[in-house]
Amino acid sequence: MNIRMAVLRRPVAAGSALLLAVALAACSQGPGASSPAATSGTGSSAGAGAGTTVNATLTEFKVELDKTQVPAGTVTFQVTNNGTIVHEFVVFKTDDAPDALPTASEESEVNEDDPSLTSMGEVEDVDPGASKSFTADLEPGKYVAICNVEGHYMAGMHVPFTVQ
Ligand SMILES: [Cu+2]
Repeated sequence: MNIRMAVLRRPVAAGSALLLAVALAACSQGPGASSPAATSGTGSSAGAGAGTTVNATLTEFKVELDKTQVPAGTVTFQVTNNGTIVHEFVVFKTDDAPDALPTASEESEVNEDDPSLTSMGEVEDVDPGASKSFTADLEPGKYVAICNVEGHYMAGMHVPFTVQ
C-alpha cells in the first residue's frame, strides 16, 4: 500500500513540476510578446527595443510591402525575392511621385544620386528565393521603395509608403 502510494505520487509530482516549467516559460515570453502597446505594428520579434519590421516582397515586376504606414523610428526591412530573377530593394525619402522618380541619363534606372532622393538603405543582388534585411532610422515623411536593377523600376517595381 505504502509502496503503491509512493509510486503513484511520483508521476503527479513530476507532472506538476513540468506544468510549472511550462508556466514559467510562458511567463518569460509574455512581457516581450504583449508589450508593444504601440500604435499599428505587431512589432515582430526583431529583438531589442522598439522598432517596426516591414516585410517586402519582390516579384516580376512588383514591390509589395505589408505596411504602407510605418511609425517613425527604427525600421527593419525584411526583403524576400519571390520572383525568378535577381532583384534589389532601395528605399528613398522623397516627395516625388512613386512612378516619376528622376532617371539616370541613358540608363533605364533611377538616378540614386539625384538631389530629390535621399537613399535610406538598400539590399542588392537578392537571389530568387532569398531574403535579405537592413535597418534604417526613418523620420516622418514620404518614401518610395523600388527595385533599381536596370529596367525594373520602369517595369513597375516601385511602391510608396508613409512614415508618421
Ligand atoms: Cu527587380
